Amino acid sequence: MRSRTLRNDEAIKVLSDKVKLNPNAKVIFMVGAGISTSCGIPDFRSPDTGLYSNLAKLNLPYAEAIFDIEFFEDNPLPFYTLATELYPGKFKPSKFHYLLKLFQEKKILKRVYTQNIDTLEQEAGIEKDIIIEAHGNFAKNHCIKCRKEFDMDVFKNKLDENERTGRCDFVKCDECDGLIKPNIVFFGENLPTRFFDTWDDDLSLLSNNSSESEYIIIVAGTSLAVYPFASLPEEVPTDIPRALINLETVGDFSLNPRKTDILFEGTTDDAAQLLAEELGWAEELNKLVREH
Ligand code: CNA
Repeated sequence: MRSRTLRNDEAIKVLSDKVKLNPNAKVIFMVGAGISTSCGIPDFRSPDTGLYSNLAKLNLPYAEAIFDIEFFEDNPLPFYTLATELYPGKFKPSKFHYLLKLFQEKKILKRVYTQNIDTLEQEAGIEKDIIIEAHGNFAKNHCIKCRKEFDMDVFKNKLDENERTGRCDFVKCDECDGLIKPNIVFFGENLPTRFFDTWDDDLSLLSNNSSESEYIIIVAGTSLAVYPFASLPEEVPTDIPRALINLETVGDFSLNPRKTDILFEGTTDDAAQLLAEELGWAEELNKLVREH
């Protein structure tokens, strides 16, 4: 039986009340590429604009090959092309990223689990120990053959050089000549242990939630198609309210809707604006956006 879920305007009001009316409220965000599309970074799966629909020019046998380690070994060019496009430093955070920052300033932000590799959460000023980059980042690199670690500059300098020269050379390990790749999690690779350890800790807090509705889960800008990340909202205890802010209803919110689910179908930036207005933070939010 489908439950009656709270949608859009009603959803924003209920969500803001949960924050406003509980002095102990703590929010855990679980986010994906949709929170960065307004920054100019395409997501994967949006029809027409998503990366998967624009990859024809890279001659990939199938879209996910861009993050397949064996494919990368044979042909690193598509990943290099994508990395050049996405490399941190080229984009500014969205309004939604700054809403996270405001949650942090108000001491309501418990955690941000992100699938994104654009590091815009850090760029917006979220503290490192609050962010869990489930699919890694560009900060460190390693050789895929001997696992030797390399600094960020090794890969970044090659991308810059390629952009300058118009060539596409790849960085190789000085020990074994293997390819060097950033610590972005490819399909078939393990997620960082910090992801699992932190989720274990957070889940035990959620399971022992003493005061009513202390925790609130907000899932935003993700198709919830990539596991194990997509299992996080599924594992949230049923007495903890979950909200989804996304262009479409996805994942467990569509397969196993809960009576207490809160759904906002629309852009994450619109939701950020509406939430900030309800919470009385609109001025502060727009100031953060303007000043960066
Ligand atoms: P996805 O599978 O592309 O899904 C994105 C979701 O966001 C879809 O459901 C869209 O409908 C929705 N969406 C798009 N724009 C908006 C918007 N403005 N407001 C609200 N919703 C929107 O991306 P996921 O993150 O779910 O997939 C996981 C992959 C994508 C991870 O491994 C990432 O590393 C990878 N990725 C990351 C980036 C980035 O770092 N910015 C960009 C592209 C892909």
